[in-house]
Amino acid sequence: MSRYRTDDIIYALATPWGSAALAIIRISGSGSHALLAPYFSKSEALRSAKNATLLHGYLCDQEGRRIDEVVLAVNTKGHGYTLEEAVEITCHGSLSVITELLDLLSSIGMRSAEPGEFTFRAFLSGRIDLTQAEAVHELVEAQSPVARAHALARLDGGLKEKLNGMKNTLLALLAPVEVQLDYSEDELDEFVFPDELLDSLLDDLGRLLASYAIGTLYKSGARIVLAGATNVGKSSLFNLLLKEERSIVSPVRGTTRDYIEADLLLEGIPIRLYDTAGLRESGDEIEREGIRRSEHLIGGADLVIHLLDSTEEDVDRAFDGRTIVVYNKADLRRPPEGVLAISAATGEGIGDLLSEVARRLKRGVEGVDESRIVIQSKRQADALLAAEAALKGVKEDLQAALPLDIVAVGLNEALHHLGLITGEVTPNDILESIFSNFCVGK
Ligand SMILES: Nc1nc2c(ncn2[C@@H]2O[C@H](COP(=O)(O)OP(=O)(O)O)[C@@H](O)[C@H]2O)c(=O)[nH]1
Ligand SMILES: [Mg+2]
Repeated sequence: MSRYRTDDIIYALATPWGSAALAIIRISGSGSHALLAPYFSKSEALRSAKNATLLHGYLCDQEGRRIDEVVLAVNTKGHGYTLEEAVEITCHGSLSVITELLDLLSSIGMRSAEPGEFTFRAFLSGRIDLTQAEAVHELVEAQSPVARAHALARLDGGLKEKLNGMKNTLLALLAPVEVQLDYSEDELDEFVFPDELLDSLLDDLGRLLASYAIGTLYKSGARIVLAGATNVGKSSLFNLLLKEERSIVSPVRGTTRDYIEADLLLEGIPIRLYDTAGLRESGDEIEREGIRRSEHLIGGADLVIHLLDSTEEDVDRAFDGRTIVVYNKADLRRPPEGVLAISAATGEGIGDLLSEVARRLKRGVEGVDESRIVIQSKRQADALLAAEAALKGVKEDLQAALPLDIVAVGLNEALHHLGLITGEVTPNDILESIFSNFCVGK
């Protein structure tokens, strides 16, 4: 891989660049202990440290002046994050300390790491596969407890094991086919392809692919727009859901003229909620622009909560499948039976509304067990789809009684696509683009 050399010692600040109680600088590469030792107050202890040792002391500059009091966490070769000889410096989180320590490391011949380079070394050393490397990044980026749990399960090797199981099944399908191809017919018994094994593999693949919808729901979340006429209580509901007075509430029609957006979590799903200008005929140019924006947002929403005012006469309107129609101001007048009714003033009915929203968002993913291994990356989903297509092709070839060498090609193709996910056969440019999305120090 062009951008990452692997024969040198890399270092990076792993914590944010800013003042804090502590900061962590990590170092990885063969020879790093000996290179750092002359600048550490307990040089000999560092040179001879066993794996997983903590050393307390001072790091000094080239002139021997103390830079900071630090704790070194030492890993020897074959251990730690990268499986390389490594040190993690915990120092005080002062910008001056951090700058001087980083300068020291660079001046003694270490190289500032590229984004994701520590994880790349962990991948190259075989400690983790590509699904686990990606999970590191996904865990850092997780915005909800569910996305976090999914990423952690992948980091733990759940997806890797699942894919390895599938690859083993594929090899079990491929082996007897190859035997048939290697020997002539009269040397062999009659051959029966294990159809059930292929079918169960296709089922497994299908289930893993179905989990992508769950993974993306919890990772990327959903856009929900509050819509309706002026004064129906959109801004009141917006504030109630956010539990703060964000949007101006007023009996004056046309108060909300531009949209306001905010983030919240609903049953673990990250939601971006939009309060919009009320839909009505207006002579005011700015309000008309606001209404155009509302319509644009409604067009791009995953879900629209359309509010009606229970105290006003119903106007018949057609709504599409993304819309939940809700009667607000139920405290003033009982809305018709069987409709979803709330009061943004008293909070009545909000629980029911939220369950309905969650139910709608999860539509299409129900029945998929959320606690299982879930994928959330498009790259992984694309490769699984390609593997599935190859295997469906194999099934058709078998039904059409095509020669076994064609069947073998399809099985090998499926194997290749699974290998792309775990990183065995992943081209360098793809690896590079995956790791370069990481933060420096990871
Ligand atoms: N009684 C009652 N008044 C409400 C309710 N929701 C909103 N209002 C009032 O209706 C008016 C318009 O509310 P607002 O949230 O600004 O509506 P918007 O124009 O749709 O954003 C304000 O005076 C609110 O206090 C409700 O559930 N019950
Ligand atoms: Mg409003």
